Amino acid sequence: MSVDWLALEKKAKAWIYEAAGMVKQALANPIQIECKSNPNDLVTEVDRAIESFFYQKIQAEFPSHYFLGEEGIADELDSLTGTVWILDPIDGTMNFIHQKYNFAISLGIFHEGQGMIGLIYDVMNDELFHAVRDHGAYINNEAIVPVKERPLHESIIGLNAKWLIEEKNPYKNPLMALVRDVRSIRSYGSAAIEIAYVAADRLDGYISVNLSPWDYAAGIILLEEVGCKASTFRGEPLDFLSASTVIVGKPQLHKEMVSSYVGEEL
Ligand code: 2AM
Ligand code: CA
Ligand code: CA
Ligand code: CA
Repeated sequence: MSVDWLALEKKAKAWIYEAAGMVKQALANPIQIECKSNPNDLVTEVDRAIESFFYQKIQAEFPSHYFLGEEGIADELDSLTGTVWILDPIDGTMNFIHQKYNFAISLGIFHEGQGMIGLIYDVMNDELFHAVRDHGAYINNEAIVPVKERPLHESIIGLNAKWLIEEKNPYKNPLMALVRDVRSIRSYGSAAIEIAYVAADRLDGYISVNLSPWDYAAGIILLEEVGCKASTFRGEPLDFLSASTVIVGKPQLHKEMVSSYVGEEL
């Protein structure tokens, strides 16, 4: 049976807008915050409510589909067989809490391991970055035009500056060298938005020492549609079931960042 991916995207978009309405409504009242793995790793009741909203919608409408979300509402997944929805209900939870701004709902839909639909919604800016495999990438209703490369010394890279002062970070030295050599760096605090910005030519590249599948699942599909590359620091394909280093960018820049900077630990 063939799937109408454009029709599925339409449905997923409608759920994203509905979920965004719930998030905005929640911002009007005090929000309960908890810490996860460390004091700066935050989660709120809203993250969980949005994840369960999608999980229930998907279960009701597509009972044969699988689900992977950051907050662990569904059972653990051990393969990408079938159709899998990978969700980060709020990417940029710290921004959500502190700024009430600069956070996104990130949803990727995979079929037999291949990325088919990528949706990243920057809720407060009302920007939906979306792509269906082989149908191009868009910001709201505007097609994103695949862009030309800039040399590394003219590039702006998304990077959390905290990684540069983390003594336990094995990539500290190569990242410092990269920061020295590029034109500038930006830290937006939402991996999904930063990856969408690479696809949209607002950044030339984005780097993180540790991300999980829900942080980049949707973004990868946008990147593929505009000819950008994504991999681990070693240049290996990203895995959608476990965490890893992540480096994305325009093709030449991506290649140079891997081969001359982060490909080997220093
Ligand atoms: P999150 O907001 O969904 O947790 C900057 O913190 C970026 O890194 C965000 O996209 C954030 O996603 C992601 N991230 C991944 N792992 C994280 C962790 N353990 N603590 C904080 N942020 C994390
Ligand atoms: Ca989190
Ligand atoms: Ca995230
Ligand atoms: Ca999250």
